[in-house]
Amino acid sequence: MVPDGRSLPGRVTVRLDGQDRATVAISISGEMSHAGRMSVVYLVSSAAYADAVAAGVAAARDHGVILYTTADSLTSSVANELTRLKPTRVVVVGGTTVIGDAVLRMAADLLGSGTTVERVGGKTAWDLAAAISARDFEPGIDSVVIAAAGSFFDALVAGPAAATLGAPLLLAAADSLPPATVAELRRLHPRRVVVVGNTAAVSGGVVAAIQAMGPEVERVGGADRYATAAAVATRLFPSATAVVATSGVTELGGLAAVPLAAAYGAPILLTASGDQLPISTRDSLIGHKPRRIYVVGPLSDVIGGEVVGFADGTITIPTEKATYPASDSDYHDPGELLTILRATEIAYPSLVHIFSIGKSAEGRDIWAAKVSSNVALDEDKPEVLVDALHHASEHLGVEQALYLFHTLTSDYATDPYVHRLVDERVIWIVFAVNPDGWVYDLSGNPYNFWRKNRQPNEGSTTIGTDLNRNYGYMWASGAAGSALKWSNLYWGPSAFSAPETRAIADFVASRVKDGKQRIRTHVTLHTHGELILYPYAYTYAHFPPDMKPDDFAVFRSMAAEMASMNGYGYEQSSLLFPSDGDEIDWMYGTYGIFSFTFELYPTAAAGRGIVYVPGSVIAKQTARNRGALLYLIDSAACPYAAIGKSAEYCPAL
Ligand code: 3K0
Ligand code: ZN
Repeated sequence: MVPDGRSLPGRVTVRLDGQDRATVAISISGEMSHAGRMSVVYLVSSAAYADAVAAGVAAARDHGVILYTTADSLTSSVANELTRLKPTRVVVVGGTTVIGDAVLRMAADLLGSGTTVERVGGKTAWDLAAAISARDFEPGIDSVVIAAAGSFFDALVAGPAAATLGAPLLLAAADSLPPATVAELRRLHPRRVVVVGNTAAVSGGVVAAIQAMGPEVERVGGADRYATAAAVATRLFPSATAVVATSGVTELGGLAAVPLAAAYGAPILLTASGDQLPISTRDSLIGHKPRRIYVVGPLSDVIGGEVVGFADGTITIPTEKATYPASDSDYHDPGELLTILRATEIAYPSLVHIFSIGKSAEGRDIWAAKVSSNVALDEDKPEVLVDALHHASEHLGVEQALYLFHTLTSDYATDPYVHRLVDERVIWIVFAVNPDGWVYDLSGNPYNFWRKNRQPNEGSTTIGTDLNRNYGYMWASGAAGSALKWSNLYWGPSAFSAPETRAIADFVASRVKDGKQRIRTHVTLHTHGELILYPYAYTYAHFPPDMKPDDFAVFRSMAAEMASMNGYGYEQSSLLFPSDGDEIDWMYGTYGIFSFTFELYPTAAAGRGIVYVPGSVIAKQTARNRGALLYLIDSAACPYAAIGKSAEYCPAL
């Protein structure tokens, strides 16, 4: 069973409800004052709140709260909240046309001489933001956060980010920097500016204009407001244990939630109308595994049903308890994996695209990365597929895939070989083909010695199919899988009966373009044995009718070359033990892909079957395969080069 949120120990959901933004803000104020006295109140116009977006950052800085007011009087509920809070300062945000002087007088009369009541004025949103910044910050600060005034929700989610960085929030127009913002940037002279929003929100020209003033610029953005919020969460709140969820469609108290979010080190994630959470919000919630969720706004349909379900614990949270024990904390668990993938995509937007190739039996995403220059384009380059964790207990495979992912991205700028390969190839990496088995394995004490997926077997109490016996090539031919459901080698009721192998097969099929399979080389990462294996697994014969002699020579030669780099042994897969329906046989038999199994550290001497190795070996044992994996990627241009036959087989080169 996938555990659900209800069973999550210690998850707390706090609903900050109300009929409208003004009453929601009072709920937030009540919640925050549980934690201590709130001595500063920012009064924001309930109509022109968007112009006052930078007030959220100021309130966060002052450990204050935000309340909304009408233009010409304090409502009784706001007056009651002010009386309850007895703040020492009230700051009215905006010019006299949005909040009249009558409101200041009423507040002063209500609270008496112990309270100062002041105004921060400004005609436009950027004037107000600059005025608040000028009041609070001195030149020489490290960072400034900039969002577009016209993209309110980007500016909203930028608020807690600015608070976390100890930075002011300034505002841009989509295509220009307003004079007030330019002047404030000149005065502050920050080292860096974090721009929140995609290029439609804040144009490249605006970024260039900021850079021309000296600071380095880091853009944090996504395809839409939901993805931008998730990107901010990933980039600036990587270890948050609380999140604030509020509407990304209508402001329903979101601005008042900025100081709340800042107080708990929480990012703001955005919900949409309807039942479904936006995918990036959902991913971010799953990735963060928050212990506290503040749901801000009226619990009407505007706060999507799914976030309420998530908050209530009725939405499944696939990452529950899927963590490594402290002694193996060098391994990356499923939640950490996703966080790294997302963060790397944000750090290398032109090289990395993260996507899911499909869902597991229990509904988890099977995450993949595309790594290539111009990653957004489907360019015709030789392609390579690397996958890991068909077998749930083979944790080191995930680390090996992550090592390669890291190498291809972080060494791109400095290593000419990596640079060329990323420019000239497309590298697909599937990090965990069997996420359900992985999570189940991690739920043991510390592990469950689990190999198969977690699909229930019909008519049996047993669970799971051996994914590496479920591929549709010589499936169930009797070589060495098993028809027995309880067996660790159970091949499943039919070829590709497992959604996980189906997802791999569908993905590989999708890489056929103009009748040609673009994927030319492949490696599947397993443990253990320190071996490089090549097809076929289903027969001991070197040259059955479905193996071309030249291809066999390529397999031998490539395996020997890679083995010379990583110090592994190499042999035909069936020599380790025969198997049917395995992945590399299917890859080669169906598409002619030069497909290998790496059995990683340690050697067979460690025993047969499942062997867990400590996290301390990861760095050395994954770096060991750098050369071999880069060679495999390089070879995708023309695998026949390995036997000196590129002229014959790859004349176009
Ligand atoms: O292609 C292969 O030979 C796969 C070998 C793999 C398997 O599926 O039996 N060996 S493992 O289970 O020990 N990782
Ligand atoms: Zn394996």
